[in-house]
Amino acid sequence: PQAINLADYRPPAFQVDQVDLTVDLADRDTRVVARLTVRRARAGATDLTLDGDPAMRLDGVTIDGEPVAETRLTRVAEQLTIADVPERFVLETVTRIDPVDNTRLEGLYKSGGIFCTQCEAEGFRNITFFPDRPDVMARYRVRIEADASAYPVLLSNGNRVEAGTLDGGRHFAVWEDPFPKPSYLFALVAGDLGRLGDSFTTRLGRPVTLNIWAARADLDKCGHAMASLKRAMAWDEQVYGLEYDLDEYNIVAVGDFNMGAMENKSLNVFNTKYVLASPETATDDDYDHIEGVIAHEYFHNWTGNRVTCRDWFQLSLKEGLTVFRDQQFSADMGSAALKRIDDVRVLRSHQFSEDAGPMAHPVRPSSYIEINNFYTTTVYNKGAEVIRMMHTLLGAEGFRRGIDLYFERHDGQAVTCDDFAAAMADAGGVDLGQFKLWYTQAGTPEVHAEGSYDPGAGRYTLTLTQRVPDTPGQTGKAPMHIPVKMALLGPNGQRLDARLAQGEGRADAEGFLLDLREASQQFVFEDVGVRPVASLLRDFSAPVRLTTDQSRDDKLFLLAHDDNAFARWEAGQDLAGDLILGLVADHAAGRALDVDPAFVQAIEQVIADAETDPALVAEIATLPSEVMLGQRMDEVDVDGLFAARQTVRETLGRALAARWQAVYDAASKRLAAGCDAADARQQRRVKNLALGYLGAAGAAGLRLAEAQYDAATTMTDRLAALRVLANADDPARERVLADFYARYEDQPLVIDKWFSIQAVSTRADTVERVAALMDHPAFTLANPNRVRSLVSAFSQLNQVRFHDASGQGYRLLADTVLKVDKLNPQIAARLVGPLGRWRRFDATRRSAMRSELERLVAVSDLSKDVYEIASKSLA
Ligand code: HT7
Ligand code: ZN
Repeated sequence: PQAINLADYRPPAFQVDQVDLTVDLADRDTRVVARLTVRRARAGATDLTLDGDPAMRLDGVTIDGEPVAETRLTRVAEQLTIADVPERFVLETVTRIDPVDNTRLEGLYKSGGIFCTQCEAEGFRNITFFPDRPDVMARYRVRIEADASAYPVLLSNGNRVEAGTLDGGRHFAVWEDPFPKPSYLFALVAGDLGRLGDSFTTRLGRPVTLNIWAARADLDKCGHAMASLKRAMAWDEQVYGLEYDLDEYNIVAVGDFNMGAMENKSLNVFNTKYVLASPETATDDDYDHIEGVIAHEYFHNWTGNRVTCRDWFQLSLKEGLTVFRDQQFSADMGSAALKRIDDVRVLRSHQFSEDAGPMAHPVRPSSYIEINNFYTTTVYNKGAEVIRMMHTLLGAEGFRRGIDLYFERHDGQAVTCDDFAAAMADAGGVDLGQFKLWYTQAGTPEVHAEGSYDPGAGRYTLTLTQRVPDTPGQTGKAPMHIPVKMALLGPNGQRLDARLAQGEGRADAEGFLLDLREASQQFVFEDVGVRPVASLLRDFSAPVRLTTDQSRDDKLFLLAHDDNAFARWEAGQDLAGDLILGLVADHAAGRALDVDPAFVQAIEQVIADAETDPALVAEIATLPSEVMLGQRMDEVDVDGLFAARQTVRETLGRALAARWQAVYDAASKRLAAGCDAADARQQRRVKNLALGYLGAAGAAGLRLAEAQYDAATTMTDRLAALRVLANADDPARERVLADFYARYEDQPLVIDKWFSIQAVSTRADTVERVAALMDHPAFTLANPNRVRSLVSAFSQLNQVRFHDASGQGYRLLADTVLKVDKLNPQIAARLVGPLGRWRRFDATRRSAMRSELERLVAVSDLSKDVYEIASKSLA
């Protein structure tokens, strides 16, 4: 397969101003008539090349009403070229497609009796022939025809301008979207759907009809999504002055979907997972994710749709920015500190390992074989960190000026990340020249901090050094511009009013913002009366790996006293990591695993605050995952890490059993007395943390979990109890698993949880169990959610069992990749990642993982999606 390179970008030779589509829907034979109003955009261009899936049947081509002679048409692979076209013309093509056979879920397909589309990134070419690239922006008029009783609801982008009945029990609707858009934002839905309706009036008084369309039986679970949408609409007006621009906003929930959701103009299509929720079927975390994804897709209306990407290398232009906006929104809706902790956890566990592996790529990649493989955590989450750093550098007001200028300059255009950075630099009056390396240099920068205090001079000197590691195809990188938020803390945790006497940076309300730009830089603080403890990289002001010369006591101090909640959590994670890695070394040396009593004591102090700040306490007392801890090792010691982390969990569980029980009882009491929704979820969070520790401590905890399972009134509580029992060797385990299945058999999203919980079980028989579950009647490789719930959960979250030394986990994963590849290459490629980490493991595992990758690339009809990831993983 051929690579596409950013350096080869050329503006389109032809533009399309108007698209008139007639889609005559039928299961196996949908007919699409496309009339395109085309104009030459590049002088001298004579041949028009359109993208089109080879499986599409082409039934006719006319230009200005005249059939085009076969001799002028060349159809090769994914393209159709029409020779000698005029300067301006109307092109009409007739194509026929089979939506039922479309298991790739790209283009037009059927999900649970509903016709729906997914066009990002390159799905429109599966529906009709078109210059399928985001810098071709056209107005669309879409006529849908379908059987009236099977598909009473017919939707597309924009406003419905006509509807009526046809012969033979069919009907039609015509939709017009006044905003020019790239083809990836086209959408069409037809089905027998229920509707939850509502309305929103924008601040300029535009009434907007809001609809969520779902299976009728699920309508009672759409309320949270609707409320989230209204909050997002109001927030975008308040914070960014951005208002909705059409009279209607539709969301459709479907069960078969490759990703989370899609921001098609005024017709978002969603995975049911990010719409449906009731307390009995969705956890508190599910509620948060729904709010975040609903907001994310809504925010795309401006950052992505009104201003879109020039080409797919610029994907982070819309995704990084929109993730940052949804993170800001969620922070404002709940607790900013908790949201930051959550986002950093995601970044570290997924993006940092991507950045350290064979698929490492810059936020703006420069080459790809299959663009679907670049919807990555680097483009999304590191991209959001890049935007966040601009926000930090410019301040909230400067950033807002930058956003205003961006829209003033580029509304209605398809632009680049450079255009965005230029608007920010101009509005903020800052030089972002060096900063823009964040877009082009891959790899997580490593920053090291050393502090020294001169009591006689009252001077504290902080030395920061940085190094950007080599990544595939990139070596010898330049130092980055890294914003470091920090403060100097006195003995009671108070912030010291020091003066930054040397080094670039500024004081702000919470301490200092330092600009680290060199490979090594000194920052000198004067007027420091006592030996300070430095609180560094507060709020995780840059996506870097930070190491320091701070002692265990400094970290214990920060855990106890830092006034930045994120930094407190970070100190706790750091201490837990140091402790567990020390125990891994003991394990390897055959020494006894003794847990440092100072750590147990520190956690005891933390949980003493459980009543005042339950959710933060729960975050701090959650140990870093094995995946995260493995990143700190030169070679991941799979079994040693599991043993060490388990030992710490069990020790904390046993040593603090009475404390955990008290936390559990207090939270239960508060919940029973009735508290508001926000408080209730915090109480459940801390209660279930305590339950986890009690479960790790022994049989009494397991009985408590069993009782909680049986009495639960929320999915959060039931699932937390089930998780404890699913990991245990306990007679109740099989009973509750069977009970859970029987209770929720008709709720696919809950059955996904049932699969996941077994996939992440730390029990020794998990590999066999996962293999057996793949034969369960409720399991199917055709549904992406189901595949993710079992196979991705197992391979990405269950380090100890997936990396079983037998290699069984690796084989299971590769077998699954090959089977899924026949149905849905995009999903198959997303499964390969864990095998690509082979360099991080011991010789036995390394070679077993490599063999599976070699087995994949040797398959002759492998998709280019899987080929790209597997071959790059071996390189
Ligand atoms: N912009 C969307 C990205 C996307 C996608 C969504 C659903 C199915 C396939 C997809 N390919 C790419 C989702 C988003 O970031 O909002
Ligand atoms: Zn997005």
